[in-house]
Amino acid sequence: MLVDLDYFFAQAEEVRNPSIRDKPVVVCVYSGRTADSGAVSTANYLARKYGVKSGMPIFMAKSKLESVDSIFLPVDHEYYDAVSDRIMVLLRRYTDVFEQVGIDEAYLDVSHRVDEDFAKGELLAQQIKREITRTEHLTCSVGIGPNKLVAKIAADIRKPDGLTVVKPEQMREFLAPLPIGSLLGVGKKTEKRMLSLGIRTVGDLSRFDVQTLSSVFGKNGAAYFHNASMGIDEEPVKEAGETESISRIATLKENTRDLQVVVDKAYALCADVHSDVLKRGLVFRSVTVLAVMADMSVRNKSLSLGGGTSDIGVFKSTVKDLLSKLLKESDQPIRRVGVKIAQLSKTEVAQERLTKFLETP
Ligand code: TTP
Ligand code: MG
Repeated sequence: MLVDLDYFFAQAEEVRNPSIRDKPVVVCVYSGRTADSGAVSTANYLARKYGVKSGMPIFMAKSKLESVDSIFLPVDHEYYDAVSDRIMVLLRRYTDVFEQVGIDEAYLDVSHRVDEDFAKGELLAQQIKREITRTEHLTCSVGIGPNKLVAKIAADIRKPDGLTVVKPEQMREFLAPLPIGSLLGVGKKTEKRMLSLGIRTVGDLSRFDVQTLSSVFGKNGAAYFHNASMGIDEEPVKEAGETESISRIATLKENTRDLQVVVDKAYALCADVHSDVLKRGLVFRSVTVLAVMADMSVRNKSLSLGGGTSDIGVFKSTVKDLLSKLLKESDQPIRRVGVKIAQLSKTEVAQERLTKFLETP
């Protein structure tokens, strides 16, 4: 199963400000050179109707939306990261093997979970979609297939809020009519070469002479494309070795230099981070606190712990010490406070469970 959040950054912006929902929303990376220099990160589907796309220069998006009441916002990675983190924790609970492949995308190998039954898989996907909507007010698109390749294409084919199931016996029929560019691994350049060979659809590719394919793309390339065109893909869903970090940040009711007020807020964040740690069977080796000061400057302080721990007491007392030091190093009041743990790894118990699972045929 591939789960991909719809127009993620723009949808996240709609969630925290629902009043922009019925307008074109464009999230931008401003380069800062001139007021409108930079590129579009993503846009909601309404903006896409006007031709706005990821990667497009901001001035071009503005000209496409010239006569429309539309919203342009700068990217807020901290916020999207926090939303993404929470959703990844949620998704992980639904699967035995989990592979996050982007900020808003993950593969779930649910074969065992659903007894290899695609109808059960579909129900599970509906449940996941409902939970993401209930907890985060976000929609996603899900593709289910016999392997990663097909799941990915299935997720892309119906968006937003899509759910597409492709059973093994439907695979050929599903893939054949698709434009060649929709196959994983066929970028703009390869697409051009395929078209020049008369290959317009995935079906065309599956019927194409492998020898000729080899002479153009090499033996390995030809083998990959030939297999992919028939939906053959043996890549397992892989657990990423280590998550880099888990973090949370929040804005204080008012700017303050009162340690206790800041610590209280930080402790709530610690509890939140810590529940992820427990759910995912992790230990952490470093703790960081972060503060956005009243003048908008950002400060942080970190401590490396001796060994790995999942102890909330250690976490909280470290956060308190670090915040107290941080306050002493500045005369600014604090506006936002954040906590982060890093150098994560699986606890031995979780590691053992994973190994056992991997060994089960
Ligand atoms: P995508 O999943 O590719 O796009 P999306 O979620 O915006 O839209 P879709 O509904 O088609 O899935 O990328 C996830 C996020 O990554 C996206 O919200 C913003 C960011 N991004 C960029 O910053 N630049 C880019 O060129 C792309 C493609 C994505
Ligand atoms: Mg997406």
